[in-house]
Amino acid sequence: MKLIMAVIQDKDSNRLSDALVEHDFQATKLASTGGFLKAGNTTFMIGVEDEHVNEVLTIINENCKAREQLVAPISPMGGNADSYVPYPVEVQVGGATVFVLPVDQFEKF
Ligand code: 2BA
Repeated sequence: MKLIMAVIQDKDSNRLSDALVEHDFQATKLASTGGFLKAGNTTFMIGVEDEHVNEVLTIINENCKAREQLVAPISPMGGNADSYVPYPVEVQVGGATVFVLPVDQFEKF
């Protein structure tokens, strides 16, 4: 068994939930925050048998879009102003950042 952890954008969260339910996969959604943008995102925990991992990855891939996002600059209070960029910078935020972890034991009580 594997635990798939997928960090995705909030905008794709409902669509991905619906697609997973439609394909009979169970998932837990966690509210998370990106370390770089410090903006909310959603982390899915999906426990699946090994033979279903690729199917779940395909569902994630099909339902999560990469988008450009503007990062507002933070002024360097008393710091080094040399690297300060005074205008918003566009970064591409992925579709999904996915980790596939081995599960030693799985119980439901
Ligand atoms: P954030 O950390 O808020 O990052 C948002 C986007 O900003 C990233 O998109 C990337 O394009 C850019 N970015 C991140 N760190 C950067 C840096 N040091 N310099 C320049 N640009 C940077 P993604 O790579 O698609 O990541 C989307 C979200 O997935 C991340 O949100 C974070 O919550 C999670 N994530 C990505 N890589 C991860 C990792 N190795 N471990 C844990 N979480 C990760």
